Amino acid sequence: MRPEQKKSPSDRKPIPVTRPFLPPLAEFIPYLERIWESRWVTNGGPQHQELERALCRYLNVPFISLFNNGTNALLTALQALDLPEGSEVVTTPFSFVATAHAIKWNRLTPVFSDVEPTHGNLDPATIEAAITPRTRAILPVHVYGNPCDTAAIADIAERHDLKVLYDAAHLFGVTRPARPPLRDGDLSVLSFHATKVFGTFEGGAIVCSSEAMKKRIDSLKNFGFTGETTVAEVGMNGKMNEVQAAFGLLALTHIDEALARRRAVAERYTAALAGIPGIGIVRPSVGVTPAWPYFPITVEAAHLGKSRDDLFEEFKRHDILPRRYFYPLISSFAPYRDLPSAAPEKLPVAARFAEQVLCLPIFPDITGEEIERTITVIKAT
Ligand code: T4K
Repeated sequence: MRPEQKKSPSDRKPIPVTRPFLPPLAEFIPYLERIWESRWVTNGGPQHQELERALCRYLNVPFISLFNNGTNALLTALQALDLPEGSEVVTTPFSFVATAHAIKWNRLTPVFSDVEPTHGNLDPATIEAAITPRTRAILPVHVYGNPCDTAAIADIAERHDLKVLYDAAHLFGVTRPARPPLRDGDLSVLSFHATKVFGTFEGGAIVCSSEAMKKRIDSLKNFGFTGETTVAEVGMNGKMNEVQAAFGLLALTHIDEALARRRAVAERYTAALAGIPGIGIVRPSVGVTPAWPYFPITVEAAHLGKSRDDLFEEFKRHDILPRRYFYPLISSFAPYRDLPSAAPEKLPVAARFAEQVLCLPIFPDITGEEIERTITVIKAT
């Protein structure tokens, strides 16, 4: 063996923040054969219908409408709430930008309010302070799959007669002893993007509580058709196709194993990183069974002796690619920064989160060696 054939650190494959969970290809073939035989490839076919039923059972929710991605699901969910044009929607600056985009696409005004310091979810106290006579809805995000304070949000919504739409893009697989967080609010939206705990390459869904609402959403995602020759309102093409749905059915047969592996990775990180001065772990609340779509840590430069960005660069030098989800804040992007609610001084907790957070690599087939390499970089700082 020639000496240069030995693996040097620079030959190592970079460790991404996440990697889609792909079951063995051979397992997908029978699903594809069924689609090929039926010649039914989209528009609410048999795989689509079966996945909706299977997800209702798995997630313990009454109704689900599948979508071709989470963003279109968010757009449609807001449309289905029938908010008057120009009304205000209180939301978080600490999320993926699709959350606020969905509000703007619906010709509504996002009003940012600050988050709480434990999980980075909307702080009920700041929601209340952001409400004006034009407010019609609240759009909180269960950031990193940590459920929001849904009881407090329901209380505010009831007192001010507001709709609640949860961006539950990260919530798949999270359970708690009380009612499933996906049943809270008027509607919840899931993302099934490839980088999520449960993915259909691209995909998403709206969870709702009545058959009438499901019918409306199904019509809205199909151009507004309510019959072969009737269009009731302006709808979009939000349909999930049969190949995506079939992959979802296959992925569901592996989901418990995928979740167990994520939990094992999180346990190892937690054990290794707890107690390092300057490193905080964004942990789930007691009683919540987490899905760990992300493994977020926070970095306090004063205690670690390195900023989050220093650590981020250090990781990159070691071919490890964590991500700064969610930096910069949505409120600092061009379409939003001029809103009065986007002023940084009004969002101090969100700003601190965005400056300190780093999501470490976590995915079901991450190897023990990849986990240890990641831990070593932090311990060596
Ligand atoms: N609301 C919230 C709170 C969300 O987080 C999101 C999406 C949405 C709404 C909207 O839902 P979707 O419309 O997306 O269904 C990713 C995802 O594209 C996005 O779905 C996700 N949130 C967001 C947090 O992250 P990027 O631009 O950071 O992804 P990207 O392409 O850099 O991928 C991250 C890593 O994943 C790569 O470094 C490598 C790995 N990867 C990625 C892909 C796509 C793979 O190994 N294979 C792949 O196929 O946005």
